[in-house]
Formats: sequence, C-alpha cells, structure tokens
Amino acid sequence: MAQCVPRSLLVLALASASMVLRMPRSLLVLALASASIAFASARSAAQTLTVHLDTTAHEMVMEMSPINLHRMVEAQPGTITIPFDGWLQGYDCQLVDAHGKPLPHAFIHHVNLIAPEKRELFSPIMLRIGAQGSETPAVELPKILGLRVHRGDTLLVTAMFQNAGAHDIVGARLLIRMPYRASGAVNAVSIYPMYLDVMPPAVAKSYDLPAGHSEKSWEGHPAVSGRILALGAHMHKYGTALRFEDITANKVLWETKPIVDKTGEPVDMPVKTFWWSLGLPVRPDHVYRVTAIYDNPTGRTIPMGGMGTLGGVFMPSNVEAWPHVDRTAPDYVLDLKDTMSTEDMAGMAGMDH
Ligand SMILES: [Cu+2]
Repeated sequence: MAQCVPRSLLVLALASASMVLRMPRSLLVLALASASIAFASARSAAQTLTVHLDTTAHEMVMEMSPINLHRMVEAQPGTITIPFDGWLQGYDCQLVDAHGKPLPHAFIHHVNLIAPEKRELFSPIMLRIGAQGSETPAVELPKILGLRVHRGDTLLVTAMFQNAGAHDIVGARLLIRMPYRASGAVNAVSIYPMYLDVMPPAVAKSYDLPAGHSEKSWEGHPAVSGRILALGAHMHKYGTALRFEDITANKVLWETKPIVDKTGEPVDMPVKTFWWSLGLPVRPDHVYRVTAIYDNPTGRTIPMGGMGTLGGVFMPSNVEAWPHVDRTAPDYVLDLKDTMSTEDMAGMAGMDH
C-alpha cells in the first residue's frame, strides 16, 4: 500500500535542494525479527543484507543476498547497522546479475530506505529516508547537506522487484550505494526528509475521489522545531490545489497546483524552496494542516483516485533532539506491521502514475 507516496516526492524535494542550494536497540531487532518470522511464509526465500564502507569512494555499500526474479517478488526486509558517525548524502540502487553485470533499472519496482528507530517529523511512524523506483533517478545531496547518523543506528531496507520477461533471472543481487561524510573537521548541515499527507499516517494514501468539488485534510504538528528548506507535492488527476497552512497562526504557508497535460493528467508539480528566508520555520506548539482540493468532472466517484502529499527537506533546530520512535504509538505499531508484511498486491495495481 501507499507505495506511490515517497519515491517521486523525495527525489523532487532533494533535487530542488541540490539545485539551490528509540527504545533500546535490542528490542527493535526483536520486534523486526518477530515480524519477519510471522510473515516469512508469504515471501521468497529470506534475504540477508550486508554492509561495508568504501573509504576510497566515500560510499556506504549495502548488498542484498541473491534473489531470483520471477514476475513480482518482494525481498525479505533487511536491516544493517550503520558502521560510522557522520552523514548520509544520497543513495543509488543497482541490480546486478549472478556475474555482477548490471541489470536494467526497470527490474527494480521499488526500494525503500527507512530509519526504524527514528520517527517522522509529523507522525509517529518510522522515518523514511529514501526511496527509489524504476523511474526515479539516484539522489545525491550537495556536499554541505546530509542526514545525521551515528554508528550503531539501524537502517531498514525493503525492496520489490518485477520481471515482465518470459525468463526468470537467477541470482540477482541488489547493491545500494550511499555517499557519506564521516564526522571530522568539516561537518555537514543536518537535514531530514519530511512528508505530510492528507490521509492519516499508516493507512493507504489513496482515497476514493468523490464527484465534483472535494477537499480532504489532515492536521498535525512537528515533533521538533526547525525550518523547511524545500517542498514538493504529489496529486492525482483532477487535483486543483494542495494547500499547507499554519492553523495556529491562521496563515497559508504554501499553495500549489499540478502542472497538467492536455488531458488533465498531472505531469509535474512545482517545487518551492525557501532558501531566501533561510527556510520556513515550523514549531511543535503550532498545528499545521495539509489540504488536497479536487474537481472531478466525471460525475462519478473514482475508486482510489485521490491523493495529496507534501514532501520536503527539513533542517531541525537541534538535530540531536530528533525523537526516537514510540513503540506503543498505534500508528507506529500499524506501520511496523505493514512494512514488515507482504505488500498488498491489489493495492499496488493502482499505484503507477
Ligand atoms: Cu499517488
């Protein structure tokens, strides 16, 4: 479910950035392990994930154990332990065959990179730090920016592959390269990706779009204070506006609308950067609202036809104050279960747009 949310958005927001510019760990492992066991039967053979640092290329390289590509196959979610203190500055996924030769990117349905011990800015679910699909390019941040990580942090990788060909590909391996900067003389500015959706956290992000004019909203507040450096948006066909408001201050912070082609199909969304003002400040004692506005002229409800998401780049005032997840939060529990379980194949059919 909800797979179409992050991947294009984050790339959008991070690309714009480059243009201008939890509970004890053992418990987490336990939670993840037990979740994996519970759902293992619904997947392919278990995948393992290894990590090493390429100190010459300044890349953290993760490698997934071989997998056979047969139609749609979902890898067992894998975790690694970050082996350094510093900043992650992007990611690139590459699938290679059993001989190490690159395979077309189209085989990658999606790869999600998650920091399972950190919560998201506006909701208590696990922090998504990156996503790549067959159509999305690699992300590389400007060298001055990075996602703060510490040695011992856990990174969770979920992946799904697709093979439309007549022949299975045996022994494919996924390589994920993440440029990094180690802590040292010159530090990077710490940023986090952020998402805001008109649907509540940890549920499907698409919703049935009623005929005519409709508005759907979600409200929440950030866990910490900081500044939004860039925002991007995602809507579906017949979307007319996406609005981001500070309810407490009674102020519209950003409103945008999709760029459409002749048929009304959204082809792009504007990206807004707030560098000129050193970022758009947000604070935990204010409530923010995101609203998706649609005008559906078809005269009928479009099943799962609506979606409204904001994605952006956030610079926390104090990066070390970023909260760990609360493992008792209902949304966190749902998110963990959903992330570790086999994805809803039916829900995925409608996600390619
Ligand atoms: Cu969508």
